[in-house]
Amino acid sequence: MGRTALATSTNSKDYPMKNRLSAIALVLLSALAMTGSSARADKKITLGFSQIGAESEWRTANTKSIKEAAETAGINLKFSDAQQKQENQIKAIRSFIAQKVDVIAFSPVVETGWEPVLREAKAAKIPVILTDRAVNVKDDSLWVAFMGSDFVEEGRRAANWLVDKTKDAAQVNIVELQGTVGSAPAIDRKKGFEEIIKDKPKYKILRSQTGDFTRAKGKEVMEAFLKAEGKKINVLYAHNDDMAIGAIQAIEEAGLKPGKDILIVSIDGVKGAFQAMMAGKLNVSVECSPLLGPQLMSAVKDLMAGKTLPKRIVTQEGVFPAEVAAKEFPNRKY
Ligand code: GYE
Repeated sequence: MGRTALATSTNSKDYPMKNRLSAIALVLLSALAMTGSSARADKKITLGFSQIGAESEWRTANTKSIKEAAETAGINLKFSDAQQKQENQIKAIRSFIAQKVDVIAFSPVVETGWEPVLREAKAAKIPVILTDRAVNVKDDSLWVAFMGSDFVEEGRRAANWLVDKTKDAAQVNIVELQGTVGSAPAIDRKKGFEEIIKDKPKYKILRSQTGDFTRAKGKEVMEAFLKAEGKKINVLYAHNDDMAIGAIQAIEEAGLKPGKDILIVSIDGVKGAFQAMMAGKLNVSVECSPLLGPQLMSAVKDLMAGKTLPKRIVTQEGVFPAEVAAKEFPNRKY
């Protein structure tokens, strides 16, 4: 820039006035254009994210992943915690629409009841990405992409591990701690598990109740299960690690050995579960990764660059039985 201006003034005597003026105009115009385009490139993308709450170790890791990834990607994140209430999520999404954010993402606490607010976002031309949990709406054009785990498959993996582990048992009595009522992971993890055991009559679900994905509720409901069924219980299937960890406490308080007197199968693969496995109190955790932040930020950037996202982005996951817990523990990121 400085050099161009110098060259113009050195040669000024060779230029007729009209030419000189248009040369200056050209320099000014291109300078303006450059500022304009760099300003546009610098304009930060704003993402409104409505999180469910902080009910579990999984959720805390998910929040951390999203905040860190937004920072790394240079995305302006408006983060809102709904404290596990759908009405708070709807309010947050409405406020993102009012603030005219570029993209909205959210992890829906339950599957149903989203049509009105999603229609409002669509009318405002703000794309919506679903992360972690899916919604149940008839019109799929109300959201652009869903990234997260295959919860039905996680339920199948939990049951397959159990079927293999108990192949010599004559009768297997199970109690089930379900996740939040009406949530995608609770519905799907139940479905996948039942699908595997339904034609195997020796597996019987004695009791099934929600523990709302929390340790406190997991413990409380397990106490009730123990009171009602006592030593009849052979297996606990918990829809997440936190409820399993709460239940472990209840089992110990009842004078039984978790992991031995009662086999425990859970889902997530958080550090707390690995510690419980290393202590011999939990038998297996099916992995469900909460580290969705980087994937979300690149999807947001792709969207803003005019690209079409795949409608479904599935997270890759494994199964960790207690035997590999100590070896795997140092590699765990959440
Ligand atoms: O398994 C549970 C959390 O939606 C996959 O929510 C998530 C579930 C996760 O509270 O721990």
